[in-house]
Amino acid sequence: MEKYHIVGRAGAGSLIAEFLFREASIDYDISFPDPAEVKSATFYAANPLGRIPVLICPDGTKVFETLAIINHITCHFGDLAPPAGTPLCDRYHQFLALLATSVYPAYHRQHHTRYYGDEAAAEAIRDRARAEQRVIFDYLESNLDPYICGQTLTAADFYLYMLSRWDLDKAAMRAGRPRLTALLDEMRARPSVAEAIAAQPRRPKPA
Ligand SMILES: N[C@@H](CCC(=O)N[C@@H](CS)C(=O)NCC(=O)O)C(=O)O
Repeated sequence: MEKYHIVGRAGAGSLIAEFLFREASIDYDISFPDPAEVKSATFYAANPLGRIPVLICPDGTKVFETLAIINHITCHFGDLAPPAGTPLCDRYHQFLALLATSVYPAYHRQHHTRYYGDEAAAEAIRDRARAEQRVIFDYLESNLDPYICGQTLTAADFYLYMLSRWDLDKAAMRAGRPRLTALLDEMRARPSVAEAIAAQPRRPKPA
């Protein structure tokens, strides 16, 4: 079988595909194109917003949007999604959606603030993003047992861990949230996660 290919960026949203492939022992290739290349017209054919990650399947099909990539990998490999039609599956998709539609965009607003307003509004935009995340982190804290789906480890836990890596104040994110802290520490120590992180190229320093 031809290998899967991930179009990614070091330490960014492509990590989730790497975690899941490694958990399922699936060999993959990954490339880290220059940011300008990702914003080119050719890349727009794969993702209209010129964003990563994009997953290129062995048959050439391109899948973008993290939720679709997670779904593709968990449908084909491993056991990181609860069986369809079960209450656990509903819970899994609910938390995946919460992470993808609220937590991920709130990090995007903090790391790519220029898309959302001019410099004068930047701090307010970041503050509101952090405030929204605080509500969700508290909600997560009261729902973890120890994983998002109770005793069942799922792809949602890997996704939460990836997102948490982008927090600009990790001490504040963890403070008063012992369950969240324990889950993030456990995820960080998993071989699939540790190996994917160790394999990330260093990002070139801005000129
Ligand atoms: N909804 C998209 C968001 C992807 C996204 O925001 N990717 C970031 C990197 S983690 C990106 O490409 N940022 C550069 C940009 O927005 O210009 C997904 O879940 O895949």
